[in-house]
Amino acid sequence: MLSAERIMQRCDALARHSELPGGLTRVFLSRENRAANELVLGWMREAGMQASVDAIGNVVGRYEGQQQPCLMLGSHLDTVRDAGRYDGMLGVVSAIECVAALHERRKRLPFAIEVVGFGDEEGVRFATTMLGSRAIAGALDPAVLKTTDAAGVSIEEALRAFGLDPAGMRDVARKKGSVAAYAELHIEQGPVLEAEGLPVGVVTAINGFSRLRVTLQGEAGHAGTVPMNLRRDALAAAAECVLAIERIARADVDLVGTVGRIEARPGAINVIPGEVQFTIDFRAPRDELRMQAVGSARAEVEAIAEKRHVGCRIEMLQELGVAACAPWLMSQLARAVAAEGFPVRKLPSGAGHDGMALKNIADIAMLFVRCKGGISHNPAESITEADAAVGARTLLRFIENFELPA
Ligand code: HGY
Ligand code: MN
Ligand code: MN
Repeated sequence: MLSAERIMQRCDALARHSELPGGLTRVFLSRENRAANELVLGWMREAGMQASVDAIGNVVGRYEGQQQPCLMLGSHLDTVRDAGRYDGMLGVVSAIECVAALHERRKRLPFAIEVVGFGDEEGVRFATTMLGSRAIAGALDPAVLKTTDAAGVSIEEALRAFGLDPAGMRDVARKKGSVAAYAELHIEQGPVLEAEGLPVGVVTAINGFSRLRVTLQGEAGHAGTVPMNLRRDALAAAAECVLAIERIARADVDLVGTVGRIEARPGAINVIPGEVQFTIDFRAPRDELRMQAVGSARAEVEAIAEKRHVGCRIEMLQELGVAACAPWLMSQLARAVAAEGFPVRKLPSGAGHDGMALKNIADIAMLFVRCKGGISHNPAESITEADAAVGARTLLRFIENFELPA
């Protein structure tokens, strides 16, 4: 029997594995990640699955069916800094709850089910995201394993320290045809479902994203002696860039642009900042709109740097295009929502998800669950147990009625 109470308790249990005292931060291949993996492995085994951690650190549970291709479910187990406890975790725990309900009834389906707890979707520790789902999709360039974190530790070294063998990466990739579809339950992280009084929604597409890093090189100097007209202040230049990026994003209602992280060096009160590094994150439901925004941002940042006589380096960290959900899967999800007695609300996802990577090997679908005020990437992120119940019931109904395309 599905238990929404257990879903909520398990999200709470996972939230206790955090590097942040009094809050939730769990990054890829950390001690906290290992502890969360152990919890999830246990829950998967209790639900009748074979469960293990793959070579890139994903937790993978498999519930055999009468035939080979699997219906893949899941979400991510890593979090942003000072995160909410449902972004990612709700999808993993709800999928396990659905398999547990099948196992309790000793019910097997015409297809296998895999539940994956992806190790890295947020990309907080290393400046690259979706390592787990890209590896499963066979879309991870081994060179990426050289990427280092703020402490200079490479992904390869972190994998080894976690007890994993990077050489096993090639075995993580699924063969084409082995995954019939990927379906993810996730909180909406937006205000639409709440505004319309709906517990769940069917996602139409996942917006594309561009993540960039800008380094401005000015000249450090004495804050008390350098006249204003002789300064090459990297932080003042960055401040002008941030407002330019905001202006570019505001120019189109479908576009969003964020400077989420900025660091000024050397970072002393009486030193003119010599170097500044900041990030840019653009999202849009149309790739050409996002590319245009990236082009405008590059031009404006370079013009500001030139005007202020500061050096400028712009790196593209990662880009993933819009990932459309498959109509045949959306209609099966919609049927499940309707059968649960709710109107079917279709909506796009402004947030990125692992389905963007898995789309390389399978059609994708997403079921959104209402979250309070649409708040996410924030400890105030919250859902009700009643909505968790609707989400899990809808997902289970989708699973039990899942039909492979003719
Ligand atoms: O950034 C995102 O959209 C996702 O939370 N990784
Ligand atoms: Mn997130
Ligand atoms: Mn997420």
